[in-house]
Amino acid sequence: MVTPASTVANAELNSQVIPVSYDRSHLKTRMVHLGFGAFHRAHQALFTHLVAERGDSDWGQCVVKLFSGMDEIEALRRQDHLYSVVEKGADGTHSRLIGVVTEAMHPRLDGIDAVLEKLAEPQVAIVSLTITEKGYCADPASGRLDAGNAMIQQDLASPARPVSAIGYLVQALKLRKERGLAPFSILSCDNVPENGRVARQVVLDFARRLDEELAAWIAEQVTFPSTMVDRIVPAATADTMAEIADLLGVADPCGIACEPFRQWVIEDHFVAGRPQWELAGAELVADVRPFEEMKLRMLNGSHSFLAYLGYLGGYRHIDETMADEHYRRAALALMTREQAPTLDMPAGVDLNAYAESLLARFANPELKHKTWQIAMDGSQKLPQRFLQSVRCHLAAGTDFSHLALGIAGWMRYVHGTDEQGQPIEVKDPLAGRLQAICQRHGLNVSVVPELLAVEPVFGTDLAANPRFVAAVTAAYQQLLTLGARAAVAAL
Ligand code: NAI
Ligand code: CS2
Repeated sequence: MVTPASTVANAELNSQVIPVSYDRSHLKTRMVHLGFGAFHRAHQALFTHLVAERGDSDWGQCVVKLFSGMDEIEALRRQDHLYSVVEKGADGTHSRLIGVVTEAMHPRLDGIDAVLEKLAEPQVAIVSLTITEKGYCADPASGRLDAGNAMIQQDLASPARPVSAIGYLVQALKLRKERGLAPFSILSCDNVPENGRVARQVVLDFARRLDEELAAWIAEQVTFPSTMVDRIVPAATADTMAEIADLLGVADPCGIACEPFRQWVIEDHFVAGRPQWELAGAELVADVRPFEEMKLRMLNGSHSFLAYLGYLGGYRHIDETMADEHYRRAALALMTREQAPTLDMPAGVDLNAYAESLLARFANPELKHKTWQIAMDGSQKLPQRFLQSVRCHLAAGTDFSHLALGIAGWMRYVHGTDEQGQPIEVKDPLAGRLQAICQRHGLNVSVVPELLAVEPVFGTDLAANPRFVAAVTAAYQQLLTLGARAAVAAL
């Protein structure tokens, strides 16, 4: 007789693990989530779970992965769609099981049609996304659909067999329209500025190329609330998985560890209802933009600064980078002197206190957040993390030396070798183009104008601004002459 393997669903878990406290049989798949990565598990799924714990919520979720990760979808099915979230902070470690996932799918396991049919089920009211910045297939500088993107071209040629998330959304909406079903809301939870607006733009740009009538229906019927999402959830490593198994008493291949902090600010604009996320601490607002800009510039901007310059300086994790007093001071100065002044926040928001809280979160020694992970996909991140602020400083004539060093750090990083001459694995949708430029110049300041001419990142205005070009060139030269640690100290 074959005995079923022990999983979080059938094993006796250690007593400190918080179990699911509600009747899961009442849940209906009212949400589909595309991009079941680390973040969704510890953020939107957890908020929805906490709502279910508070009362009579029937909001269950079907989670979908479109690319890699078939093994995780299979594992989730084997454990009755239960998985664990472990919060690690100064007041200890807390583990809980999450119960709101009702189904899990992957096009390579279930077929493309089955995923589309799931999205077209009448009770599906929200499709949420954590598909990374590059998943929107947008030009990062303009936020419009990048029609040259290979996946978009493939999906425009065969829309009924999509590969991109945008292709799936539009085809599913087409099925709903044809069947006379109500639309769903599309809820972007990615670190993209005005993520709802960008999602709407790329969906409409894509739909218009196929069917004007469908595009008009989407424009009229579908809502795309923008959100500010925040919780540091590093990619799980073998050490994380071993620690989770230890804490639970059984292995959980879908488990994830994260910081205790979590924040979610959501534009309250849904066409077919939503879970009462406010019961779990979410803030529902009319305009999320100031909060998004605050988070992207202060948190993500300093994260990227620490990631590029920390990696080049030989630091592999953010907490180690923060332990270097010069980096810590530079991150604080970046936030308070160069990012905060570009923000226009509602009354009562204390940006100095916010900056201090971010430093404490970055220093969390339990997280082991890799500088390499944050450095990934820089071409998609620079515009919202550094460049919008630079534009404000150029207009105001104010100093932006930390931002300039951050941008130079990215340029030095995408060169693909570190300060010891060791190769860096540069992951970026534009890696080929960036590295071809870097190879032509070698480690020479002459690379700067050519990198600044990469329009999807810098647009056309910045490369034409002598003050900006001079600042980035000087910062890049500083990195070549002094190295990252000394360049940061010299700030
Ligand atoms: P992850 O790598 O664990 O998961 C990413 C998911 O996106 C995977 O399911 C992957 O298949 C999918 N994906 C990747 N490229 C795609 C594409 N071109 N089209 C469609 N799907 C694609 O990453 P994680 O940690 O879940 O983060 C995902 C996103 O969530 C981030 O890029 C960011 O925008 C947002 N986020 C992450 C936070 C974190 O601390 N991990 C915190 C706040 C936001
Ligand atoms: C990080 C973010 O990977 C990155 O680029 O800056 O994922 C960061 O951890 C989150 O936005 C925190 O909410």
